[in-house]
Amino acid sequence: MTNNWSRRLTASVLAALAVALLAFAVNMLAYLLVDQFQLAALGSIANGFWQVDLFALVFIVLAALFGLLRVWWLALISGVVSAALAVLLSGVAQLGSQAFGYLPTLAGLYLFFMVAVAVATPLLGRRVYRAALAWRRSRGRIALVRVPAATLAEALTSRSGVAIDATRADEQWDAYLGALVAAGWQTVEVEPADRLADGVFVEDTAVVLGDRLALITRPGEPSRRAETVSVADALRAQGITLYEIEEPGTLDGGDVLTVGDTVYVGRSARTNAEGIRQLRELVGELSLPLTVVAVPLRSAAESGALHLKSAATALPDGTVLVRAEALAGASPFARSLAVSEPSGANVVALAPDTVLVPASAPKTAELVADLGYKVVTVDLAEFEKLDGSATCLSILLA
Ligand code: CIR
Repeated sequence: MTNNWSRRLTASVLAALAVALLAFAVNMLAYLLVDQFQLAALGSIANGFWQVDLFALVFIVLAALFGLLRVWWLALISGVVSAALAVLLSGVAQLGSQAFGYLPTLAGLYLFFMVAVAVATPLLGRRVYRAALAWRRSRGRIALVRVPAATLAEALTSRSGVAIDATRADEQWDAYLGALVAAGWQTVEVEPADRLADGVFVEDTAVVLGDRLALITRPGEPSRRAETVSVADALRAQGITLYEIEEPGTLDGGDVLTVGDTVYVGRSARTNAEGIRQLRELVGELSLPLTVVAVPLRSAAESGALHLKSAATALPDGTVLVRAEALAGASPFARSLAVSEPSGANVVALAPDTVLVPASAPKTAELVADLGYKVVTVDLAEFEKLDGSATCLSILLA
């Protein structure tokens, strides 16, 4: 069983256990109330309910494994169906085919239990499932990430008619986190938010400017501005001091590439002159040992590059992999290597000797491996359909 599947199975079992235990407790309490606290009857009531609870647990595990706990209304339907099937199955186990004649009686008998399962599956099971999926035992440098929203298919994209496979997106995100963890990063989750379709692309919401210092951006796309609130909370919780880009400035984290002590900022459709000015001013005011270099970009429609980092990112030694066709002027990078694949210029330096390259850029992977780096490839196809890339799924706190 792959690591992803074992983690998904564990998350599914934990979510179902939480729902089953809660439903059992609610059921016992309800019967105690009805029986006016006849504690002596507790054992026989429990005896009558463990079986139906066990059936419900199995159905919820199956629903979770099929990804149905990701979306609240699918989780609600799963809860209702699991409870009803569990009652039916337990009735059949006890009464055989006669159980069908007693359906209304069974429904009345198990009413508290069914309501508890139906309500707890979206409210509790779904949370436990997500928390268990996100839980990792790694320790080390911190990578902020946010689980893909249930509304990911509604995220912005320049491509027409793309169909997003939510389950594949989850698996790809999980594999991405696996690569971070294997390279010694500790992943910390920003609060999940299903209403933020683009929320998984956390990179755009903050720029790390040094140890314990970050800039909260003002994304160029208004629909993405709400994302910064929870990212700021997560950064604050890490003890990081925050500054903010203010209106009318706009800046997307995907446009900011730091190589050594140079901060390259793409002047793109998302990052405006005022955003770059504010970043430069902040660096000056705080006397940070950094130089801000503005980089004019060609339009995304012409070059296919949404941000500077869609067209240029650095290897651990500072060499920038670049798609020159996205730059409006001459290359500003001291040391660079041209790559031809559309997603090849966006790599993540995971460690001094390790580079994450998207699976969609096999030639770049070969090039990077040929330079003596260990290459980790991750399939990010679902995110690439939404103009996302490898760097955009995390904020790395060095
Ligand atoms: C957007 O259009 O804003 C998102 N769908 C993709 C953002 C990708 N961000 C990044 O590469 N830094």
